Amino acid sequence: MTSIVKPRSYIIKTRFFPFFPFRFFTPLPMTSVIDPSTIGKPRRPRRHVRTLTGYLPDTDEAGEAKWPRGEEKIWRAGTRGVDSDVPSITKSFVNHVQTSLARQAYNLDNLGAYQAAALSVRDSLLVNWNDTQMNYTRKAPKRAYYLSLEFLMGRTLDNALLNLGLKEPYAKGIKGLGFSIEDILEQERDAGLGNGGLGRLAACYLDSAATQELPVWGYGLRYKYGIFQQLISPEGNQLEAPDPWLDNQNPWELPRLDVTYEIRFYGQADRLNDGTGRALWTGGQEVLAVAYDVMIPGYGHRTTNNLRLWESKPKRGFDLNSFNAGNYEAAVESSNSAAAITAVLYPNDHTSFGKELRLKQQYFWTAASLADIIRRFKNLGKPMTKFPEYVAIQLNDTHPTLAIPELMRILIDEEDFDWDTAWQIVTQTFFYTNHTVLPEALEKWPVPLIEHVLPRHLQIIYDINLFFLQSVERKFPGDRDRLARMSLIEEGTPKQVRMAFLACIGSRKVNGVAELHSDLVRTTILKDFVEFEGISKFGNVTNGITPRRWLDQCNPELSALISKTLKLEKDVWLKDLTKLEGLLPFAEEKKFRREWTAIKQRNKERLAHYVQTTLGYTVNTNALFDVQIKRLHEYKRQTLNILGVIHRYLSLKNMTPAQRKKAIPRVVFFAGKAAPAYYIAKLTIRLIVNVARVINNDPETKEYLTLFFLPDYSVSLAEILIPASDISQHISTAGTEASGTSNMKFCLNGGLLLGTVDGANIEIAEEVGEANVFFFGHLTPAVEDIRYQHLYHPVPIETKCPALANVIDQVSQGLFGPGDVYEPLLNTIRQTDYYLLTDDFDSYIAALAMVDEAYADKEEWAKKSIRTTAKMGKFSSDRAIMEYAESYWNLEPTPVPPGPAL
Ligand code: 26W
Repeated sequence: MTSIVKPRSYIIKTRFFPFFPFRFFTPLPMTSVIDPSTIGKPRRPRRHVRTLTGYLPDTDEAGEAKWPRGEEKIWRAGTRGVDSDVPSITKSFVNHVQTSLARQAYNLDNLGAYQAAALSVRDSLLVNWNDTQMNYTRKAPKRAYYLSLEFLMGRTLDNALLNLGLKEPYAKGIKGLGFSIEDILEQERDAGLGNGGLGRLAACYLDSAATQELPVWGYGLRYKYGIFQQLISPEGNQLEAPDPWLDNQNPWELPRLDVTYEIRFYGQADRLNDGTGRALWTGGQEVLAVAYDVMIPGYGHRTTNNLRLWESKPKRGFDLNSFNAGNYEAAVESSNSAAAITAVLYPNDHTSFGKELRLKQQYFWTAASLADIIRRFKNLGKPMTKFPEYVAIQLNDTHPTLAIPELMRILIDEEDFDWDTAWQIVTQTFFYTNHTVLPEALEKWPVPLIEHVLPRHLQIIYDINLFFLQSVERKFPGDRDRLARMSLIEEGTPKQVRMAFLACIGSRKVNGVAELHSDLVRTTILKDFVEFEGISKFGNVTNGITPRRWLDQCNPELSALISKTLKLEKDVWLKDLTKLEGLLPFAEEKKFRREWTAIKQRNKERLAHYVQTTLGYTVNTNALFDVQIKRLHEYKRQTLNILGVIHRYLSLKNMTPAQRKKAIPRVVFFAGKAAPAYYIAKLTIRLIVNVARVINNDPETKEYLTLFFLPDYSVSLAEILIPASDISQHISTAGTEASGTSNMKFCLNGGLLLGTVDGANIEIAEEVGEANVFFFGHLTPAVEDIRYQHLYHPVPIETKCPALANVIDQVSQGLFGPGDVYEPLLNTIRQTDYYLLTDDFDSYIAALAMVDEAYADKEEWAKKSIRTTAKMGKFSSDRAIMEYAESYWNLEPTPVPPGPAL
């Protein structure tokens, strides 16, 4: 805990503090004086709720229900959900077809069948959800809230069936009605409310929090359009189309039209001249936040948590004054501008454009979430000083950092707290996770923009900065450079607010997402803060993935083999993933290896079938499957991969047919989206597609090397690709990939890893043993020096790396279509080569050769694959979420008492 709070009287004194660096603190103009008694705060109308007469039982001291003898059954009768026997499921399904969907039994398609199944499953989820929430209300445990601008959930039906333990009876019931569960599951659209790693991590954490029976809610935005659909033009360019994921209705959300908050933007903030430090924020635009709840079932029990997503709406229909004056455009414009806030997910990760609408999204979401959290807390009847004892708020990257000044605003302006007490409450409540150290990804907002959109928050940010820099000045007197480095306000035109610094000083703990990354956070971007606040505030929680979706659901055959081999029900090892270690001795058994390899083979055939039916290409399933699937970014180095593919192609071309026959056939898969404005990343896609076009049609080599770019990467596509991979590539420049989580998914499914010594690759290698990982490339400490060399002592690429120079020449000379198209991409390598392709290329090619060599020995390869899966226990998101619960939030599991069996 920091002690940067100061008594208010100090504020006045410090305005004249002789050493105070005014350069870093530009006071805001004091505005007009307001009568404090005029502050009103009716944010949400009170609702009058009553209990259904005779419905609820009394409770004992422990909060458990005391059912009157023999009556539990009757009382619960209306809330049982669907019984788990096939006839009941069939009945419920048909019932939904005829009532909820208003369709005839003889007139049903797969989409209708999906909807009926989903509505039926939802009935069961709802009962559990209600009981879970009632249990939390009764027991009043400390709760944690996970604030994330992205939740990349993928499909829900299969996961809900698994977590409820209802997969089998539903499959049977649906089969009995003449449909197939597989076809029905395929009908569901992905909920693509995220860009990549950060959003999918949030989804895995929700699954694990519910599975660990932790009182955790997620808060996010209900975007009308999720991540764009990716199309590839005939030239190989990425095109973006909207993702209208809500068009077919969404059975998984519950609109809570009665849970609304009014959110203000713009207007003016007038400080009250009453010595309290309060201000009154008035005028501007008011927008309504409406809650939509998504049920998050835990695996194997009844706990069903909540993900609350906010939708923006105009406060009152449209502007009647303009309407009546005949100005229809103005009338609808204001309502459109309210709806625009949650219209679309911003499709960029790792770059921020400082757009006003994005800032409005961030404030809209944090303000609505905080208002909701505070209302729930107040229902406990405790004073706000106890808030941190009952509430922990996790900030998923800096996107929700405005929650810090917003809570200060509520505590000071609405709850009458003095600055110090308010700051104490705030800094005990928030926790901040950093997900990247790339400089361009660290959020900064222009001061004039914040001043315009959120005038009161800018005042508060300046006050936080003032007190903070004063405390730094006391610890490091006269160190002006340090003050400049640590100021929340970066000097420049315009000045900018550094959100990572605000998140850091406003939080109780800060963490990175893998050991190396957390070290980099401590020694680079937040170094000064570690020196100032002490190392103990800065921790690590290595990311994890949910084994339910990323093994049992996406690879059911492997899951079944594991259960059979371990002689354990899957609900045992899926909840304690370290049990996979029991597979180790079986790596030595030939019969087991054969079963293991056969499953991989069937997964490869499943992928080949997907490629055949969606793209029309035939895939050689006897080849080694090599996969790189992730957002397109220079630091992830898809370019290194495609240049490596070209190198292999050129080598094959130079071989005699006899030599070629000895080559290990390889199929390379790429998938991933580029941010729409990221020119170089889009050019990489274009190169991949055009290289594929040439080499897939080369009769001399196509038996040994083919290449596919699968369009429109999504969670569902990942579920097909990952189980089919022999090797996957995680080849970021050392020190740039915070963690990576797909690396964990591949290894859990027995795919081996080809990667750099970066992010979670390092910890994966520690677990599975370096013998089972193919590492290459320079290490993190060398990267900075090498970049310096590139700038000041450049060596021509022909000298430094002739193999790469040759590949680049071939591209440039038009082997894959007009070469000039790729010049801007190739120049990034020829010129500064910021991501070290010229330095890592040779060792990358050597690593690929080692993969070939290892794959030639099928028995050894199978052993490596089994040993890899066996040692992945650490990477369950159950472990990760428990670390947050125990070491950060101080949260206890709060199981739902056993009710009628579901
Ligand atoms: C402001 C634009 C913006 C948007 C998103 C900047 C940064 C982000 C994210 C923090 C980027 C992201 O998704 N980071 C990824 O987080 C994963 C989960 O921790 C890690 O596994 C990845 O390594 C990291 O790149």
